[in-house]
Amino acid sequence: MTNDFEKRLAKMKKNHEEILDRPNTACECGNGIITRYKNPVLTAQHTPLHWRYDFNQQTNPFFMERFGINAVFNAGAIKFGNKYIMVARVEGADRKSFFAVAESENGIDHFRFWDKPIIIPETDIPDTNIYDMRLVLHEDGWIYGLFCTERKDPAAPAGDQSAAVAQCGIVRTKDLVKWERLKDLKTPSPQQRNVVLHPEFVNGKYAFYTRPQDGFIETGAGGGIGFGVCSNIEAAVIEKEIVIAPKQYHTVYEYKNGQGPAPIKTAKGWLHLAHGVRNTAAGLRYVLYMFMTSLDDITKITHQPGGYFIAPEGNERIGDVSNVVFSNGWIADEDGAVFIYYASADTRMHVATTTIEKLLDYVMNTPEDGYTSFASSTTVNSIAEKNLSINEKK
Ligand code: M1P
Repeated sequence: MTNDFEKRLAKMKKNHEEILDRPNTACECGNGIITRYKNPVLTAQHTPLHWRYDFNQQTNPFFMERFGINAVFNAGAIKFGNKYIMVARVEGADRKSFFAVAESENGIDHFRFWDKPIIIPETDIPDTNIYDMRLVLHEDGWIYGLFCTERKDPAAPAGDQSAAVAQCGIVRTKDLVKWERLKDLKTPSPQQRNVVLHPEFVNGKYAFYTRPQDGFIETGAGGGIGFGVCSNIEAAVIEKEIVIAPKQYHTVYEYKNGQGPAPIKTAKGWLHLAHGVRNTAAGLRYVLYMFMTSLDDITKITHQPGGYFIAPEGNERIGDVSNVVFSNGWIADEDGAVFIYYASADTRMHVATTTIEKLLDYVMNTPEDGYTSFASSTTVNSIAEKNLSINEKK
């Protein structure tokens, strides 16, 4: 018995180390905009064995798993002390999510979780489930984490055990270890997901990207990515939301959309990564798309390429919620390198790399969506004609 316990423990540790030590390699044939990588960067198998197993032979004679982890996805990201950090959504076998920090030296492989998950303090109304943290280093000096907190809808009839109220929870930290919980964000909308803090003050106020529900906004009826400001982050109240990136018929963000991570400031404008959702016979399809807003007016979109930026490919299509890619974390290095952390199928995390220069080229020079087949075929014709004339001149 002793032997079996020890043999199994040693084998599990060896397998786990192999997963953590696995190097990542770039996939060569990309579209020139991003580089994908062969392996996911974080999975349920990356979570420490000491979270999942009781290592005491007296209390766990069969070396049985005591706390199953189902998935690791939708991670916020930040560069901290020269390390590439993800604060991942870790979902247990019990369906509850919590947050945990994982770090890597190079941003593309060898991510390791810190020893213990984060304990997010509760407010007066305990959260049932928390997920999808957006991390931002604000110019006020704090690192903020905005996340979705879900509680059972108190108005739901007894027979409905799935209706929930989703709101934005806010925490802040200086070291990613001690987290101070602030009051949940209040907005005119009874439901909020995908709320993101803008890294700079706007006219002296904290600025937020929101996702108001239809009917609770003053302009841009129909919903989309919203925007609002507040003076006090410790008890944040947005009195007025406007829609800055509306949903649109027959696009990749026809059904709904949401801001991804906080935007990246560049010399040409703020680069935004968002997810767009459309309905299909196979269920909802989530893809990532980009747009740029003006440095002078952050609510004004200046450029928006047509179509998606990243869509699920190959194994990324398969998982708990298939046909989904989702991103709430990216890191821009000082040398212009950009690391995009995205989840596939609500199951695992991947990285894609690019540069600010390439993203600006992509956002500013990719044709916009003309919203009709006629417009799309005209765009392709004009690209083809220019290329054919180059060939003729040769
Ligand atoms: O399952 C896909 C995503 O669905 C929700 O996102 P949204 O509110 O934008 O539709 C969230 O539950 C998200 O965590 C999940 O990845």
